[in-house]
This record gives sequence, C-alpha cells and structure tokens, in this order.
Amino acid sequence: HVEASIPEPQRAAWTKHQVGGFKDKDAFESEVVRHVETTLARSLYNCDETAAYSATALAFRDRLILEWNRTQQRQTFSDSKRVYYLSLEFLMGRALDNAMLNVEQKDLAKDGLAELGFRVEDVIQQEHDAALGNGGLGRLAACFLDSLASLNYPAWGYGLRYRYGIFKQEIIDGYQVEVPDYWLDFNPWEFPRHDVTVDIQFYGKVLTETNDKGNAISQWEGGETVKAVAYDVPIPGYATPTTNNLRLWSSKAASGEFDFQKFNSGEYESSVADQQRAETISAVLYPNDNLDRGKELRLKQQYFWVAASLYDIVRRFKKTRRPWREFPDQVAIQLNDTHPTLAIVELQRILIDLEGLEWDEAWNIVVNTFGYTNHTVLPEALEKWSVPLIENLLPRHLQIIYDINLYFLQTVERDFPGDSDLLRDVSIVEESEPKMIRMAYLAIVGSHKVNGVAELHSELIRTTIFKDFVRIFGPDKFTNVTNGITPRRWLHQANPRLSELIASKTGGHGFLKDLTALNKLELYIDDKDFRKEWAEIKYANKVRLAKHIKATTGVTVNPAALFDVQVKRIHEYKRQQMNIFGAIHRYLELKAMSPEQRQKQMRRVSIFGGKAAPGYWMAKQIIHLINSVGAVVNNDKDIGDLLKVVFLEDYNVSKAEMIVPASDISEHISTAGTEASGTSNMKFVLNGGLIIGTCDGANIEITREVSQDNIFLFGHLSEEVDDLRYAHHSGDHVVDPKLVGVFEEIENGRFGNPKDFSDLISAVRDHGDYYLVSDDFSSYVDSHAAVDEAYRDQEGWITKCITSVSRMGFFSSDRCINEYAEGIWNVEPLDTTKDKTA
Ligand code: B1H
Ligand code: IMP
Repeated sequence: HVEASIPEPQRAAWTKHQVGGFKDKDAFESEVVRHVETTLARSLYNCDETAAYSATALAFRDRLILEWNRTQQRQTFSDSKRVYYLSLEFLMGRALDNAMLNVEQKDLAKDGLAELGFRVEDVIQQEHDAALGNGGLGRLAACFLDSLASLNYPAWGYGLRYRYGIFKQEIIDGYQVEVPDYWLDFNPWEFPRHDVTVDIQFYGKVLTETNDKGNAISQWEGGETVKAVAYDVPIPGYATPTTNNLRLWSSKAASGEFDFQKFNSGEYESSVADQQRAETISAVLYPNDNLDRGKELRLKQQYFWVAASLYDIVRRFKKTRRPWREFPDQVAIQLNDTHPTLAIVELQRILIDLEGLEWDEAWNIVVNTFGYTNHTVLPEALEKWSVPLIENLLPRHLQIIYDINLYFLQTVERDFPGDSDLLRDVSIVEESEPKMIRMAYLAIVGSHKVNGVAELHSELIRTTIFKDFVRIFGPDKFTNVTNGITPRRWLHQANPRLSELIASKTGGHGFLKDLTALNKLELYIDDKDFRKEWAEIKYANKVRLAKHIKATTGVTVNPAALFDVQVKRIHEYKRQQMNIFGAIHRYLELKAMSPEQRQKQMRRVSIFGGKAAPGYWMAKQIIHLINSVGAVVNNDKDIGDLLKVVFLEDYNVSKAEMIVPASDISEHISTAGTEASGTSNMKFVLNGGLIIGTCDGANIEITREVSQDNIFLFGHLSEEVDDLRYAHHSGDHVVDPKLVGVFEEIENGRFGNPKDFSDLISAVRDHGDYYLVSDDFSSYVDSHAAVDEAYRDQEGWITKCITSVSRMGFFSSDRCINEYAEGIWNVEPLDTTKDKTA
C-alpha cells in the first residue's frame, strides 16, 4: 500500500501534463535556448561557452530528473530491497559528458550545439569537477554508483555535501600550494530538498529511567542541534532508464538563519557564530588519503552524516509498515571503510531506545543489515577515536559501544575460555591512555560480511590485522571482492576513438555492458588496419597530452617518446620517490654516455601528478624533488628529448580522463603488501597502456588475466617485507650502489639545495628504509631497461597492448557490483520494463 499526495480524481490532469524531456535535436536546441534566455537571463548577444555549458547541463538535468522520478516510483512500488552505499567520499568528476553518453544522446547534443555555434568538446570543458574525495576510495564509490544504476539495482548513495572539495593544487617555484576548491557557485546537478531535513543532536547527557517492567530505559538528551538538509544528485545508468540517487547532506543551524532569541536579546555576534559553527560541519573534505588524524570535527561529520542517512532509511522502511525483523530484507547498508561505522551504533540506538526493541532482537537486525569494506592495512589509516572525545560528543553512543563490546567479549570468553590475551587483542576498546575505540573492530562485530578489495589484500586482512576475528567468527564472514572500474567513463568517455574502434570489431557497444566481450579483439590481433588505427589512436592521445604539458608547464615533449606515467596521491608507500630516483639514475647514465651511444637510447617522458596531503612533509618534498629534477633535466642540451621530467599540476578526475589514454607505461610500484588494490592500474591497461609494477594489490590479478608476458613486474614479495624490515634494523642495511650514486648527486647540489631533500635520503639511508626503496631499486632499474627494449619493438608492443585490453573484462565495476549484490547484499536488479503506477 502506497499513498500518493494527489487524490485519484486529479491524477488524470497530472498524467496529461507530464513532461517527457527533449526527444530530438530540435527539441534539445529549444531547451538550450530557453534555459539561456530565461533560467540564465542571457541572450544570443552574451552567450559564451560557460552559458552554453550551463544551459546544456540544465537541459540534460531536466531529462535526468524525469527518469529519476520514475525510477524512484518504480522502486517504491516494487517494494524491493534497496542498497545504501555510505561513503564520506564520492569523487564524481564532471557529469555532463557522462550524462550525455549514458542517455545515448551525445551525438544529438553535439549536432544541436554546433547549430547554435558551439563545439561540444569545448562546452564539456567548462564544467568544474565534483571533487568530493581524495583518491581511489572516493572514485571507487563513484564507479559503483555508475554500475548500480547501469545494472538497474535499487540503490542510493549517501554522503556529505562539502562546500569545499579536495583543494586545488598549484605548483609555485616547484612547491605545492593549496587553493580552496569552492565548487558550488553554479552546480546544475544537485536538487536542494529543503523539505527533507533531519535534526541531528550532539553533546548533552543520558537520562536513565526504569519502565513499568522494571527495565532501565536510556534516553539521550542532546545539548546542541544541527539541521541536515538533503541535496539530491541524479545518477543515470548507461543505456537504461534507471536513474538512481546520490543524497548529500548539508549542515545548517537548526533554528534556520540564526537564533532569534539570542538575536533579539542583543547577542547578535554569538547568534551568527552558532550559525557558522553549524555550517562548519559540512564545510570541508579532510584532505588525507590513507591517514587518520582523530580530529573532533571529523567525528562530528561522521555522526552528522550517518544519523541523517539512517533517519532517512528508517523513515522509508517505516512507510512499508513491515515488522522490524524484516528490516534486513528491505535494507542493505554497505560501509565504505570504517568512516560510517557509527551507523551500526546509531541503528542499535534507534531500535532499543526509540523503538523499544530488546537488545538481542535489535542487534540481530543490525548485523544482518551491515556489510563492511576494508580498504587499507596501513596502521596510520586504521581509525581510532578517543573515548573522552566520543563520551563528550555522543554519550549514549559510547554506552552502546561498551555494551556491544561486553556482549562480544562474553561470546569470545565462552568460545575461548581463559584466553585473556585474545580478549585484550580483540576488544573494541583499546586499553591505552586515553582509551581508544577501534573502529575496524566495531565494524567487523556489527556486520555480517567483511571484504577486502583485491585477493592479496583480502588474504592479508584474514592473516594479519583481522586474524583473531577469523578464529572467532569463522572464515565465511571474510570475503574478497576485487575492485573494478566503470568502462563507461574510463573507456567510452575518456577514449572515444578507442571505444569506437572496439565497437567496430566486437559488434557494437555491447562491451560497455558486458566487458568480457573485449575478448573478441584477440581475433583481430594480426589485422593490419586494426593495428594501424590502434597505434594512431594512442599517438593522437599522446599529442593531446603533449599539448597540455606544453600549455601548463612550458616543456616541449616528443609524442613519439615513451610516455611513462605515475599519477596518484603522493605517498611514501606508493613510492614516487623511487620513481624520481630512477629518473635521476637514467639521467646520470645518459650524461655519462658518448653522444653516439646516447643517440641509441630510447626517448622517455617521465610524467608525474598527484596531490600531497597539506600536512604531509615527506610527500611535499617528493613533489619538490620532481620539479627540481625537471628544471635541470629539461634544460640540459646534452639530453634533448631523450629524457623529460614533468609534474602535472592539480591531478583530478577530468585530468585523468586525458592522461590515462595517453600512457605507454604506467607505474604502480607500491611496497608489496601496502596498496590494497589500486584502480588506476586497471584504467591504464584498459586504455592500451602497459604496467610496470610490484606484486601488490590488483596488479597480481591483472597479471593473472593478461599473463606475465604483458606486464613488467619487479621487486620483493609481500611475504618478504617483514624480514627485510627487521634486517634493516639489525644493522646490515647496505644501500644499493646505484642509489648511492643518485644520493651523491642530490647531495652535491646538482638539483638545488640538498637540504631540501635530505629527509628523503635519510629515510632510506639512516632510518630503516621502511618502504624498501633500496631493496627494490636495482630490480626496478632492470625492469625499466626491459620496458625500453620491449618498446623498441613497436609491433611487439602493440600486440602486448591489444592482448591486454582484450583480457581486461574482469575489471569492470559491473562484475564487482554483481558480486556484492549476490554475496553480501542479497539484492536483485529491478525490471525496468514493467512499470506500475499508483
Ligand atoms: C584507500 C583509503 C583512505 N584505502 C582514509 N584507504 C581516508 C583511508 O580520509 N581518510 O581518512 C581516506 C582514504 N583509501 C584506497 O582505496 C586504497 O589505498 C587503494 O589501494 C584502493 O584501490 C582504494 C579503493 O579500494
Ligand atoms: P523516499 O524514498 O520517501 O525518500 O522517496 C523518494 C522518491 O521516491 C520520491 O521523491 C518519489 O519520487 C518516490 N516515491 C516515494 N514514495 C512514493 C509514493 O508513495 N508514490 C510515488 N512515488 C513515491
């Protein structure tokens, strides 16, 4: 039974006036002109590319929202189980190109815009990236939304509407400078829902009473209230009417503008301060990748977002009037890392404190509702919150956490009697000073499934950081779902020519919905025309990147050179320092050669990009060293175009769409066992580039798919890492001689003031080389020599690339989402052809 707001007799009028969005080019043009002239209040005398972008986006938005509405109605009437994906980050990038392609109307828009005097490529470039994320974790969430919609799953994303996304990076004198990213000036993709608001409490105290049955009843009386306002972003699936919803919460003062009582009693300033404090909650994305800093505002963000989302989910469930025990049949909630773990506590609180369920019945519902995805084993990234902090901000939640822990430890004591070490090791509460809540442990205890994001990573969490929990809960609770990427954005949108070429050989664009169809390409491996077109596309993509490099850095690079790319967040474990040391080594070798010898060498462009967290000193030194090396190498007449080193400013999703298709070799060279998966590795191979990498994360499964012959692997294995680290500290650490040569040149001032780079060197030489840069350096250099040799044989190289692409079907996020749906969520796609109406 579903109630509609419009009574039966009036519905005919509604149906008659329902709009359908533009149907053809003419209608599209008229929508664009209408938006320019009315919505934007401009005319043909002052319609620039920005206005053309805005009007085009609004025309597509109108279309999307109609399908969005139908999708929501279909999902409501079908009464099917929904998935809720809770993520503090959604790194969406641009939406217009994606929307055009997903509703299969880019050609129409291109022709329509041309008739109005614009090039669709230029119009698309006007859009500001939606950059509500740091890196892989946030972009994974965005790929998942695309797959969920494309596969017709009833699914919502829930996140925060940060006023400032990840900062913009400028490079000034070789140093990173952070500039705020205010992106909401004009955002046509969001719909403010001022009617969908939730009051969120913080601080206050817990009141305990005894009810008529003699049971203690706890009630939290909040001390401060902040309002959450919903902003909805439509997520169109590819070649399907399904348009799902991403709901982002924005914080506002509970009393609206500001507190009028305070205002009237003359406390003007403090009433404005209250308002600003409320708005601070959703003001800014924390710019740390793989790092937990334990700041109170971050905890506030987490609870604010989790509480608003759960209120919404519970409200929607209650409309079905089902009994509580059916909640897990209607709702699956996936926790993207531990950031939303308080949702477990909040649902338990709602069920026992507000809905009056017994603890056990409530807890059963909670555990069956949640799934937890772990994305990292790095100790500095595992979230912990201090007990005093939680106690002050969320006193009732702390009590519930203690109770969850108590009941959990009782079961452990029952199953492993007398094992006090085990009790201490698995306790959700760490007995430190101050005590800390271990969020990953809470997430494991409160979920029915825990997954890692690549096979090695899932194996590592089972055997290292969570091994005790495997003993306690058994192995079935822990699974693997290897990450994937959406081929719509990362092939069709980023590399349209390659997408067309593949379509021409595989029987149309079906591969975009079933990526395993790429295997048909192997039939054309010897087809001369196909290979020629393949090579031309790669070259054209390199020319486009070369132009961008020239325009942004002033450096001229030769598109015929081997493009060697490492673009990702700057982090010691990702080892950009090893890459730049390797580039220095190459430079020194070239310098030592005779001019004749030199001319026989392969030409290289070493391309870097990525942001350093603002407080991450080592990462900032790495950026500075790359730029300093570039300044020397790029101006060395002996070297010419044999080697260029460039750092691309402000790496983000839309830059990735240009850089990834232009790569010949990309670097995924983390210390074995540190990169949970990596997803850009998949993007590069899907676009016809090869990988140089370590046996880490998804590199291992990429190797399994494309075969050892088509990837350049080097370095120590994850099972060797502990012993090597141990050996470093027992005194027999000898720095690789090639690396010693590199350090000497840095220290003699060849690349500027050596003091600027001394910490990078001493981390390797004097402080135990935690990331094994020296241990892996010689095999890294050898592997690059193998890359040069392979690239010399252009035909052989193209064969490797085509073979690899044809075997990449496994890495579609569609495969990944289907695995979650079947193994963790127990949800099914919704048939979009059988619409019912009220
Ligand atoms: C990943 C993070 C992460 N893992 C904490 N962990 C953050 C942790 O703001 N924080 O506090 C932000 C991000 N990000 C990445 O997830 C992994 O490093 C990649 O290997 C993986 O591919 C990606 C998606 O699973
Ligand atoms: P919610 O699930 O209540 O947040 O509603 C989300 C959207 O689903 C609404 O904006 C409607 O488009 C649709 N919807 C929810 N309930 C109904 C209903 O009773 N009839 C028709 N559509 C509904």
